[in-house]
Amino acid sequence: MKIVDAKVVVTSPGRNFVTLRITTDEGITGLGDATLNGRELAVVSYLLDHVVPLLIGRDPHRIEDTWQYLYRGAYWRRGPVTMAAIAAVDVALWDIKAKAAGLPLYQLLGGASRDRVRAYGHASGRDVPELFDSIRARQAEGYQAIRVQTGVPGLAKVYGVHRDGESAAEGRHPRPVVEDWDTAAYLRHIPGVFEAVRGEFGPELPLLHDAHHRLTPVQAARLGKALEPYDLFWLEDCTPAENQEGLRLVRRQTSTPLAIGEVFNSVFDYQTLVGEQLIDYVRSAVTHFGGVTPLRKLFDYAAQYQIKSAVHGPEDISPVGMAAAIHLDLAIHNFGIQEYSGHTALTDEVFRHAYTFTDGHLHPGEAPGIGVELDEELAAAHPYRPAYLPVNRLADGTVHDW
Ligand code: CS2
Ligand code: MG
Repeated sequence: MKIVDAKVVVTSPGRNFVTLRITTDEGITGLGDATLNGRELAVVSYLLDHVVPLLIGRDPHRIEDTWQYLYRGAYWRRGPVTMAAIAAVDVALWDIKAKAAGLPLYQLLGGASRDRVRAYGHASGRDVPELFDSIRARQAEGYQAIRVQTGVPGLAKVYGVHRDGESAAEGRHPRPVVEDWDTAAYLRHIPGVFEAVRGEFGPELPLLHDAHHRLTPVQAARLGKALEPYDLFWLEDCTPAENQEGLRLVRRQTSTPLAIGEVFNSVFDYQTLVGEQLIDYVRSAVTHFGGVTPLRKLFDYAAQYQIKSAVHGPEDISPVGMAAAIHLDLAIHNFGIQEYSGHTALTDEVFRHAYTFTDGHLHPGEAPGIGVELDEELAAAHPYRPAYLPVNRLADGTVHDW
């Protein structure tokens, strides 16, 4: 079998998605997600100008060799743009291989290790009453684990808080909108929010919270300790983790479980975090970590340290990237949980998928490959629109992590 064509489809059914379609001489095609929220066109160029010309004529079955060829052959290694491009090729090749075998991808990854994949959803509110309504709405949709984000008194717009039912606004503004931030106000406010949530919803509901890279290690330690009475499933991205050693301080101070890694794209980003068991969940997405091939290796490495998977799955991971993740989730032993925000109805029309969400759990389905079909005609009807993620500024105007 030979690769005879590869094309990049950019579509915006509510938000931008970048998809690679690889076609073989036997007529089998494969899809890969290359969406990098706010920097989509950089990946499009990387694929079209530097990767696609190298794919034509290659044997699509040689997935590991192709991955190493693209990773080492670039010379300039790692980074979100490079790894999103390589991820799209990797997933498309796995899609082709599984289709050629007539099997759903998870069967090529060792088969099912569980019957279904537990998901968590997003609840948010500008205040506690609005938050409660949002939690109830997620429970009504079947979610059995829920991420909790709220507004902060004195701050106009805070990450992760938007009206229920609206798609996440992040990554859809034509210019970066400025959000404001006050760490002291946030640290004063959050413990009371979780006390109220536990009081209303009881001690058993798995609750997650995303600090979204905004705290220093000592602030993260303080928040982790303050949240211990509320028994969180995890505290996510408590501090920017490029400085992996910073998590040593946090880990020494709190038993609140820690999740990190959605912005990581290489196993080297995790070496200290995993090797010293400084975290409990690794968060990288198939789309941003170079594909199924390296992400499976990361999960196997993490398993040696009793660390579990928690693949990143907001709306800006396309149904192609989501499908690949759910196949991996079903197969690996050290599965933790899968983030799942769902997509708009239009997105689900553009990307018809075999995966299902029922009673708070996902299943990839039994369709050969990853189980996603891309309607290119409908995709073309919704062209790319320039979009940026927000930027955070402190009261004095200093840029802060968003
Ligand atoms: C968030 C993401 O889902 C999460 O955990 O951190 O929604 C993140 O804000 C977006 O993926 C950024 O594009
Ligand atoms: Mg996050």
